[in-house]
Formats: sequence, structure tokens, C-alpha cells
Amino acid sequence: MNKIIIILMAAMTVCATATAKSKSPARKLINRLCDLQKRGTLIGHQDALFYGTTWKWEFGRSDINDVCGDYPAVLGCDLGGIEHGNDRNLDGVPFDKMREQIIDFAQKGGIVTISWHADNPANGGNAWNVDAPAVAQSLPGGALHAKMTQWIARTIDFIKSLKDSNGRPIPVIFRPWHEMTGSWFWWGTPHCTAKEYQSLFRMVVRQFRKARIDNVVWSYSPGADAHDTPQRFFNAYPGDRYVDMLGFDIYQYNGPEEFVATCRLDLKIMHDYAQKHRKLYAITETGYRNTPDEKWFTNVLRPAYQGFSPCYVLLWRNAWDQKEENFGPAPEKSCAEDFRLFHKDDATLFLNDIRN
Ligand code: BMA
Repeated sequence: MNKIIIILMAAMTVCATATAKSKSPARKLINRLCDLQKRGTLIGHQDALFYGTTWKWEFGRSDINDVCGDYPAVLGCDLGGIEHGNDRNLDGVPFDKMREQIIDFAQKGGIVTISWHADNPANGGNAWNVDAPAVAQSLPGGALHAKMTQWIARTIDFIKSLKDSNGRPIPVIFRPWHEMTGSWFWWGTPHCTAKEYQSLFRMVVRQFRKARIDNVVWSYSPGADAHDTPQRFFNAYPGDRYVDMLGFDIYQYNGPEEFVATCRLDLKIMHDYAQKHRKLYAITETGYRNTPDEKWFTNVLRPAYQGFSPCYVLLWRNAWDQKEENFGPAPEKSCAEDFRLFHKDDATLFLNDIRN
């Protein structure tokens, strides 16, 4: 086989995923991500445009931009609280401002990913409240099904309202029920069976499809584990018809060696599956709380995915109201200089690299 055919085949294997219809906004985003993936890895930041370590609600600002004069390429947002029809999400971000920022960011060429820390529908506690099992009862026939259907409908209303100035739907990556391999969320592994989890995930996708929403790229993202295996990673996988993008959430808790090794282990699991099943893959959340290692971005994070091609890496949020809840760079942090080097790396893509 000649070289050109091999290159074409490699490009094709990652570029078609099953869930989105051709020409839909979701399909266009999938295709765009496939193309961008060949150029490098998009760098994202959760809540980047809403607040930073020392400021809040100054729209147009971003800690990453304050550090390196460029915005992240991926904006992460969370819908926690929308299920109740609240005005603000669980971290105080007003949903109307979130919508405004998403639209503006997407029109500039930025890519948006959305998570959902939904409350526990069984007892009204938050997403981390595991005192009352809720998954089985949220499924068709269950006592919480009507409530869950309404909750999902509220996420649909928000995502449906994301339209550009020409009225075209803005595509987003949605990753509901994330980190299901852990025990901390009410939808986590010990609180339901894998089958029940799959049904819950599929229920969301089906409800979106029934509402004819075609701007969602679906993401399945377990929590990373140092002893991961494909069996564990895919234990709760809802199936190729319901997922476009694989991902995992990983934080550095111990030494950098463990972080890098776990990252590479899970990247390999995702890469192998993605190649065969034509899926995208990403590092859907990461960071080292408070970034005590001033070279973390170039010495740890970059080597952790070197040689793989995750389409994006999303740093978790820089909370303005919790001193150590920061995972991205900020001007006053000792990792700022290192982040400027990370930004200069040809294989890291920021907003200026992908602008419309
Ligand atoms: C968690 C923490 C919480 C936050 C939640 C949703 O990881 O950052 O403080 O409320 O995400 O953003």
C-alpha cells in the first residue's frame, strides 16, 4: 500500500462517528474536531469567561488571556441548577450570561463543552449526595421518571436557545453523568448497575433526539484510574449509537509519575477504541489543585499526552471564592511563566489558532 493511502485511511478511521446526521451542526463540529485534531490539541478552561482567581462577572476577561494574551480554544460550562429552573448555576453563574458568552465565543470560532452537576432527584441533595439511590427510579416506570424527564427538558431548552446571529444552532459537546466510575455522584458506579446507568444516559440522548436537537456531540467520560482496563473504562458505556466522544477526568493528587502513567494508560484505552469505532477522544477535565508545581504544564501535562492526539484538554475552573479551587493559570500564580511556554508550543491550540 502506498503512503498516501495509508495516510488517508488513518484520517478516515478517526473522522466518522455514528450519532450525528450529515450536515447537522453536531456533524459539522465532529468534522471540525477531526480536522483540528490533526493540527494539535485544543486547550480549554472551565468557566473561563465568567470568573477567575481574583475577579468575577467581567465579561470579556479570562485568566488564560490575562496570562498569555490569548483565550482558551474550548470553554467549559456547567448546567447544574438548570433542572430546577434556577437563574444561576451551582457556582453562581447566571444562565443568561452563560448563554451570551457561549454565543459570542462560538461566533469567534471557540468550541463549547457542557457538563451537568444535577442535584439528586430522590432527596433534593446536590450531585454529591449519595444518601438516596436515584438512577433506577429515574428510568421509565420509576417514581422519579416524570421529574427527570422535566429536568432533561430544561437542559434541552437551554441548549436549544444557543443560536448564532443568523439563527443557526451552535453545536456543543454535552457530557452528562460524568465520572460515573467513581462513588461520589449519585449516578456513580456503586449507586446503580451499569445497565441502569446506560439507560439513564440513553434516556437523555433519546429525549434530545425526540425534540429534534441536532447540535449536540455526546461525550462519555469516566474518571481515570491508575489500574484502568478497557473493561472498567467501558463498563457503563451506553453504546456507539449514543456517544461521539470518549473522555476521562484526571487530576494530579500524588506525584507526577502516577499522573502521567494513568493519563497514558487511559489515553491508550481510548485511542485503541476510537480508532476501531471511529470516535473522538479528549481529556475532559484535568488539573493540579492550586498548581503547586510551577512547571506543571510543560513538564507534566504536556508529556502526559505526548504522542496521543486528544482533541482537547480542559483545565478545571479557577474559582474566585475558594482559595485553592484553581486548576488553570492566573497572573499571580507561579505557573504563569510556564503556561506562556505551553501556549507557545505548536501543538497546543488556543482561540487565536482556530478563530473564524
Ligand atoms: C467541582 C468543584 C465544585 C464545583 C463543581 C461544579 O469539581 O469545582 O466547587 O461546584 O465542580 O463546577
